[in-house]
Amino acid sequence: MNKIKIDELISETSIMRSKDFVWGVATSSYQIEGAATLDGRLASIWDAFCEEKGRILDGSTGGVACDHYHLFEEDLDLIKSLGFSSYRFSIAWPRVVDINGNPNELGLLFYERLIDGMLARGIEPMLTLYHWDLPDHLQQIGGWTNSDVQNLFSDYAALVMERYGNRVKYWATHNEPWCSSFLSFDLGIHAPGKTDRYEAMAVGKGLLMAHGKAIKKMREINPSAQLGIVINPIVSFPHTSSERDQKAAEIHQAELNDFWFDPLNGKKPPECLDLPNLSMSDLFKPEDLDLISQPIDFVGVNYYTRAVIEQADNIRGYEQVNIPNVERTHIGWEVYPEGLEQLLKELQASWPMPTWFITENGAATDDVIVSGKCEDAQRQRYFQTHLGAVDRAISSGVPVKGYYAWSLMDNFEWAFGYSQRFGIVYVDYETQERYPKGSALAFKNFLLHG
Ligand code: GCO
Repeated sequence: MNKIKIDELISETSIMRSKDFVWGVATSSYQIEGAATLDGRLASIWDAFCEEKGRILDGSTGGVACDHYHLFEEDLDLIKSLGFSSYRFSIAWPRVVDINGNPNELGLLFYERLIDGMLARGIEPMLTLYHWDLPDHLQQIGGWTNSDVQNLFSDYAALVMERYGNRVKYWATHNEPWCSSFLSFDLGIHAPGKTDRYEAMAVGKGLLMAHGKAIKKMREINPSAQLGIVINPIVSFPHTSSERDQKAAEIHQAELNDFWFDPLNGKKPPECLDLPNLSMSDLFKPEDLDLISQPIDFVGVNYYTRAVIEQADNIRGYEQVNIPNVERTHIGWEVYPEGLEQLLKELQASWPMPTWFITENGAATDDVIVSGKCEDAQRQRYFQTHLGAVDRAISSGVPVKGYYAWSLMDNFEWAFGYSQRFGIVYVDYETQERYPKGSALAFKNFLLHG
């Protein structure tokens, strides 16, 4: 019997308790699918990155991961049995398009079965086009900064919209473009592991251009689809009240928030992001902003933690500080639910949207299985307090229409390999056995017996 009531901090009259509120779980292709070389899948930048020594903490790859490619029917049964009404997943671009840019039927068939499997179970699909698995050969020709690659992305978007548009209502172009630009090209932590802030900014702009191109095409093909993008914005707090730290926090927050939301709203990002010889008005020309700011229907917000920032003498002008004496999860991130409430209010005030989704929220904890059970008390508390924060944001007027827990199951956590478990379902990677953790059962209690 589950002790922690996950919905305890959601008010009795909240729309989060109405049947219209969407409750889902989220995953991404490279993190769970495996079958990396099967049925014509091409290599992605992550396949290549994992081969480089020292890039992944435990030396692992997503080559097998949760073998969801073969086990997807069971995984959909699991989602259904836990009471969730939606599943946020991503398509692997290198699975559905061949090296010449033609459709790869076997790959397309996989997602067709997956989508049909959701619909048969009454689960609403939310589809992400790009969760970081760029076909490697497209990185070789310059990646996102090459306008040919941006155009190929919009061709890929059109292909899948034509194929699944009659069955999938919610479409997001990118997942966390900050990660596929700054984290990948400035901080060097994600594929392809470069360290050039100028390139990171050019990639960020390229991702936004590709987003605009894809939205335009998808809208033409299917005017009734709900189209959006998923961002990982943040609230950045200055470490001290000094002017230097305040300025540094402003830069950090602008990089995570304004760099994306401003262009999406037709505006260039603020000057605090300018670099020597590169101003935001050089980077974003008026015609670029016109393309990027295609009307969209929703924005997904991924939230895990806040940031505490101090001034630093590096090209960024800031550094993140790990403050002592706060609760942290296994991955080291501070537990700070108030940040989610504050963030949602700030986003709606600065860049209003008719619909927000929480497309990811969750925690890595140090999970163990004892007699087939996993008591993940810290994760359950994490969900409880963050759901309370979402509820408070909604009651203050932010139109949040759904919440997706990250993640359905433990999976390949990028540069951390398999060392971090974010699932509400435990995965034994040896046997591919799945075990719902306490948090999954707490969701189930609420969603099915509420
Ligand atoms: C992200 C990604 C997920 C991660 C999760 C935990 O937000 O970074 O969308 O793929 O696994 O966030 O780090």
